[in-house]
Amino acid sequence: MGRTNSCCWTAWLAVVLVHWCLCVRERNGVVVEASHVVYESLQSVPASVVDSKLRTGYHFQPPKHWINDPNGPMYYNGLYHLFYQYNPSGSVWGNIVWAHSVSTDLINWVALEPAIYPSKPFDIKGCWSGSATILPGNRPVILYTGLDPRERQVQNIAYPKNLSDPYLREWVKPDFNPVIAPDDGVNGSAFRDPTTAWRGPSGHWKLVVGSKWNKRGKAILYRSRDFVHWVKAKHSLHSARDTGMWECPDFYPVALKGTRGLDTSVYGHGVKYVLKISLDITRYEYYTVGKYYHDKDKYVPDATSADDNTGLRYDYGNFYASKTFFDGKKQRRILWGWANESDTSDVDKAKGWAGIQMIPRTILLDSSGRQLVQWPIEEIESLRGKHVVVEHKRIPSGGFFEVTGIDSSQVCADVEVSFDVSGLEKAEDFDPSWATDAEALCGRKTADVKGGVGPFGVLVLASANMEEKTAVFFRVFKAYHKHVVLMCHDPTRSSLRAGLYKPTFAGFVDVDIAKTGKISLRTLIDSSVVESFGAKGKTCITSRVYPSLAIGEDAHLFVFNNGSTDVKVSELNAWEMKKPLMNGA
Ligand code: DQQ
Repeated sequence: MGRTNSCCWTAWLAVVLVHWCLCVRERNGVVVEASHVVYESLQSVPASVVDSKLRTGYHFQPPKHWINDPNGPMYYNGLYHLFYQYNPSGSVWGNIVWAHSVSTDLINWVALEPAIYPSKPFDIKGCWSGSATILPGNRPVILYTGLDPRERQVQNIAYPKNLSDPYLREWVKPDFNPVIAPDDGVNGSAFRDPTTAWRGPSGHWKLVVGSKWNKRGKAILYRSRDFVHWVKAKHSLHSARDTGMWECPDFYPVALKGTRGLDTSVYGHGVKYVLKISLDITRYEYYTVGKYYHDKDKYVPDATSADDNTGLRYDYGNFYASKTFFDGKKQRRILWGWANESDTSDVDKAKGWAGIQMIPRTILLDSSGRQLVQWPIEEIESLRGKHVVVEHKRIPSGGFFEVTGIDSSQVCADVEVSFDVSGLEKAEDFDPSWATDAEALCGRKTADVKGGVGPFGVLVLASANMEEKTAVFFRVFKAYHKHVVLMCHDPTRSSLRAGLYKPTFAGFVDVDIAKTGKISLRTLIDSSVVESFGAKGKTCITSRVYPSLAIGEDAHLFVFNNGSTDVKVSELNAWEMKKPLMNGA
């Protein structure tokens, strides 16, 4: 599983397919680790290879340059604030500042000046990821990772300069920073991304910082009475061997019942906890659901949550460095994640932009209590325009049909399909050794490989004759005592252009298909983005694709069935998506 990290220093020599890797360099006698490639030199690519129509229409994206991790997000006095890692002078990672945009609805955005940028000894070499916390008295505060002159990673605090400015444009970094520095037992080049702080029954503020010690990934816990003086706890909140650096940890409560999200400091009966980490080694995000013992500050994942890189993921595709926040306006917890490009950095440079933020997702604990479910925030539906419906359409084995009628192409669309599934006796046998590697299974059994029940699903961003297509599909298997449902993204034929990174992505879907006889799929299509939600958000997958033919009006949408049993589309709804306001986002 996962992808191979290549050495940063030689990456530019070849066509760079993986933009991310752990760089270990020596500078000023200090070994420095950075989690993004630093490009020393770039090949030139004619701008003509990049069609401007591949730029996204309704995903969050500034007009130009590189972006990565969402930072801070918060709701404060009627406005949503999104900060994000941004290179103001190029479309590769570097010179990182905290860019800042505000919105009333999480859809339309107005860009402000960067909120935090290197200016003080405690962040002069970089302002990396962090989080916002709203303190009592409705006072927002940011904690972020700064790189000091020796490139040591330290944690700093920043306050709004003027609380009566509704946009919170300026942020002040007191000279007493850093508030948390790596001490003897902490690896100062692997110590970053402080979480939103929470307050337990003891009244102490607590937060974790991502780290590692040798190969053991760690969420190092700190406590504070006043939010300024932080003391390291004797034990980490949690750690796991052989998982490597834990980037962008996130720790929050979820309600066992109901549809309300919880504020980060909520505790008590009916509450479980989620610990998410972004694993630098695999560049995927994993989470566990578990119990948090406030008195001992110990987090223990449930037995149903694998505590390693075979575990549950928010998204089984291109989705990283995510962060949740509690939205007090609508009493929900919202997840933001970043998707990198899957093109070469030379092309990113030619097109002048790289990276997008995914559509924010509402996040809840599934009724099984074993996993989370995610769903695009309801506000996204305000972008829905022209609508087509298909009902009760049978797709025979090997058949397909085109969804027509949403003109101005299918490049910006929201598609929801519900499939009726029968003939389960024809499902392919499931080899138990496949259970820990959905991605490899999908790589072997792509959309073109005929199955028993499935593959069935949609072909998006497809050219008229399907020389180009990205398949989003399910395949049902028969295991010893149950059926296993695989959800897959197959972009291997998404573009005729050479040199693209086109990995298949996949996850299993925890549904009892024999009982329900149905499975649903929602896919948000946005020029070079395919973001899918299986079974109402139990399994999510994101891909970046760069068609060369299926662009603009030449992009088509099909529904297909490559299994040996018929499948019925009980209902399909597809909407054209309008473009929101991204005023310099
Ligand atoms: N990106 C930031 C780091 C974080 C990484 C630097 C994750 O703080 O660990 O841009 O993508």
